Amino acid sequence: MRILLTAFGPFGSHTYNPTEHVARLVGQRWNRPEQFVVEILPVEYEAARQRVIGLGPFDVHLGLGLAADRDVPTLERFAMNRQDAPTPDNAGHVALGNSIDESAPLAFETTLPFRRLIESANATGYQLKESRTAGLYVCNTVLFCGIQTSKRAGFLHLPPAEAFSVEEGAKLVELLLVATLEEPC
Ligand code: PCA
Repeated sequence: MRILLTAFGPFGSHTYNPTEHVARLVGQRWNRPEQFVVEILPVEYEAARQRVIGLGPFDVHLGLGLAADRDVPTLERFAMNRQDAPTPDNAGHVALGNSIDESAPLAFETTLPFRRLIESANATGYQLKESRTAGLYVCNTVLFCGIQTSKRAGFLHLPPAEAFSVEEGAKLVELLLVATLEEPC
C-alpha cells in the first residue's frame, strides 16, 4: 500500500504556507506499515501536473493546500477541468480558462470516502466542512490530476496559520488518512 501526501510552499502574497509543514510533520510521524511519500509540489500549473503524473499511481493521494480566505479546514468534493485565476502561478503564468486535459470530462468527484471523512473528523471535534469548489488555481489542478492518476484521491484545504496550527493540521490529516485506509475501496 502506497500513500502520497502533497503540499505546497509559498505563493502569491502568501510568504508562509502551513501545508508544507503539516505534510512534513505527518511524514515524520507516520508509523504504520504503508509506504508514505511526502512531496512538496511547485505552485505552478504545469510543473505540478507533471510532478503528480510522474510520481505515478498511489493507493491514496491526499493533497493539501492553503485556502487563505477560509477559517476552517475544507474537504474538496469536485475538481474542475479548468485553470482560471487572476493570481499568477510561481512561474508567472496567468491561466485564462483552459482545460487541464482536453480529453477528460469537465469535472471529477473525489474518490476518497468523502462523507465518512467529514463525519469522522467532526465526531473527533474538528470543524471540517464540505467545499464544492477547490477554486481554479493550482490546488484544483493537483486534485484533478490526482483523481486521474491514483486509485483514491482527495484534497484538503487548510486555513491560514492564525486560524489553525501545524499540529492541529497534522492530527487532522492523520485522522483522514487512517479513516480512508479503514474504508474498503
Ligand atoms: N493554495 C493554492 C495553491 C497553493 C496553495 O497552497 C490553491 O488553493 O490553489
